[in-house]
Amino acid sequence: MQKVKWLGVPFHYGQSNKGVAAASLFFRGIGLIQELEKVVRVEDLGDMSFTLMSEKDTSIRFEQTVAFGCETISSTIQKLDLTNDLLLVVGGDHGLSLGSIHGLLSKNPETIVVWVDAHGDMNPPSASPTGNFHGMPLAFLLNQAGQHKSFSWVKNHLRPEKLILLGPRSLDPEEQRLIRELNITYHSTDEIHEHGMANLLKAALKKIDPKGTSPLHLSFDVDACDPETMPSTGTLVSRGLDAQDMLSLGQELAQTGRLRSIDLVEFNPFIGSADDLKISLQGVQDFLLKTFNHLPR
Ligand SMILES: [Mn+2]
Repeated sequence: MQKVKWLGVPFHYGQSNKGVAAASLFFRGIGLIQELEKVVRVEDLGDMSFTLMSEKDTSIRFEQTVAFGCETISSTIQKLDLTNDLLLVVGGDHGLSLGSIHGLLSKNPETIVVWVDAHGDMNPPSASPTGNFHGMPLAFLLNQAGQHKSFSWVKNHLRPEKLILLGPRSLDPEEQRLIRELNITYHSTDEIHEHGMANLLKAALKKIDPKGTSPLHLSFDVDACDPETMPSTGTLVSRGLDAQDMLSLGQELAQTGRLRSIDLVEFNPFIGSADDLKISLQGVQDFLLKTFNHLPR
């Protein structure tokens, strides 16, 4: 049986809803790990902790805190032995993915990142409409964020041809420009519904990595999903991916035999009614079970 390492990353300084930090504890509390253990072995590495640093006013809200937090996430992941195990990073907001992906790139610079999201998360700080870091991690990973002393530790950059964006439907002008100029592989929700998740993903992976040798990382922002199927998140955008899209994605990635790691981010158990929470939780559980069930034995 495959083994999954569960790393709780209650990092919330990339946006203003503190509830995202409760996701890992909440999932444990309702017995998600026991549920997953029906199909994989799970090793719970516990939750990391983050401290608020003293901050000055800059173009990034909580700049020192997010920079130090992400550096800590990166170094924590670099120290993990992931030779045989799949890493599940349970966030937290999407800002943490600068840390997780930076750590994974140091292990293998060929890693392909499948970024599933309603947004681009690619705003350079100077172009960010909010200053919230969870809209910027890809700008830093792609080395498009400009110079920021607090982020001078970011050395492992993601090559644009190693990135696949799935599901974006709310892109800022600077993000649209970067996607175009860097020639990033990108499929909107409408395209996914027209051609099918599995077909598009297969084709994208084949184009990027024809020999099929690079490890795959999934960075899954639950706001990629339609608000009907995933209401418990902070930045809802209508016309999103449905439950079936996500199941196909998980199955397809797992079946490659190269899925090595997942970020699960922006789940907020404090958003929505009790029913909303139940629906969202079911969506997460079904997705993880489907994915883990299709990992090679
Ligand atoms: Mn995101």
